[in-house]
Amino acid sequence: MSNAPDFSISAAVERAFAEHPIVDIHTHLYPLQMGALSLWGPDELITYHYLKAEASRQLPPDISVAQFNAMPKPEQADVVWKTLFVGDSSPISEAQLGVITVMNALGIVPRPNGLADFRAYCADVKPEAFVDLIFEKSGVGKVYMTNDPLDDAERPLWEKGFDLDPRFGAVLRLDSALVGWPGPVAKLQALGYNVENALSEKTVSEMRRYLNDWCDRIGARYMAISLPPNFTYPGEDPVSQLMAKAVWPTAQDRNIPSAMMVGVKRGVNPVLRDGGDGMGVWDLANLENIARDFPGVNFLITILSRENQHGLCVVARKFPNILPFGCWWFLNDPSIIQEITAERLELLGASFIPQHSDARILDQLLYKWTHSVRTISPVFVRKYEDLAHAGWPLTEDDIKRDIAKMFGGGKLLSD
Ligand code: FIX
Ligand code: ZN
Repeated sequence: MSNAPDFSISAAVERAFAEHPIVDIHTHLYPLQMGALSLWGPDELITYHYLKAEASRQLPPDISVAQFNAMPKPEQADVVWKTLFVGDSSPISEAQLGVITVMNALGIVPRPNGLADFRAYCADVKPEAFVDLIFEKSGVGKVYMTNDPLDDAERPLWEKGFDLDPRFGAVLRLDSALVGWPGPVAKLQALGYNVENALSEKTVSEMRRYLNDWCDRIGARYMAISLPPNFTYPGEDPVSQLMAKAVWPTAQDRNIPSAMMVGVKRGVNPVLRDGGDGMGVWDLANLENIARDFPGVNFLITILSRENQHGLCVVARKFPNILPFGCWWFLNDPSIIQEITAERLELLGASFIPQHSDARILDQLLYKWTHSVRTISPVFVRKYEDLAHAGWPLTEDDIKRDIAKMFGGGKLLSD
């Protein structure tokens, strides 16, 4: 290799990750100050909707999904544990491996009494100490939440006010305020926003007031929405209209990004509840239209279908206001993460955010990032070897800078 660096590239990549606290730009995590919204521990971890969906394929014949759903959470955890971790096959799915990684990182031996030992461990630990331990061991410095003022459990917390743990950043989530219009009208009116069923000027200005008020109140770093694969722009449907007339103009005024998570089909199998969502392929011509029509808005874009990933890189090459991020949900699997990260590096260089965790339970930070860093590092090592081979006098500082930029929130969310 010409210009071979006088240091080990893989060791340098490992050090770069170890030295730079990760900014996790999309999670469903909440600090302890937010009470019941803050999920942690074995019963939450093992009833994660990914695992419930996997367990629903192998439930014992005497337990229907409906019966499972009616069980209290600890009982559900017992069933999932028996079905997936003590069953007739090894726990080798990504979500199953995740539970083992968490237990191992906490010094809990998964077999034979993993669940009981995990419960005993958490019964002894102080919640604050557990939060500190998870952040420290996962290498995460900050997570961005998913905040919904129309959520009756969350809104009163913000109205009452609390000292937000600085490791948690706020994000205004818009699904409940826009999707299924005019469904959200009554709730918005109850909060004092005089929107109407019709997408009138009044509705648009009141929606903008709602967005600005709540971005101010929670200190939102960006606004986010998930969208179905048939989302169109320009479009006549209310979500497309409200995004164009209220959300993107507000994002531009506030100079905060608009995040769009596209391709989810909610409730394809409703009996699985939050584990029942599916996906579809999105026509990226819609994204080209959005980026072209709103050059003053920065778009954080993640798309659920594997088929859209290459196209997303190409659209991002055409429009600097498109910032691809993460390997979302059904793409958050090592084989696909490597594929997506490699083509993004080849087509976008270091101008994207490779990953987010989408963690719902605090413990998950331990495995989502351990797995992602272990999966993504070889992709970076290969790329740096290519760079050195091409003749670039690579330094360790180059690698540290790149990793800090890409996993530190990128140009839009780095502190
Ligand atoms: O829309 C979203 O933010 C999705 O991430 C969630 O709805 C989904 O349930 C999830 O947890 C994916 O990992
Ligand atoms: Zn999410």
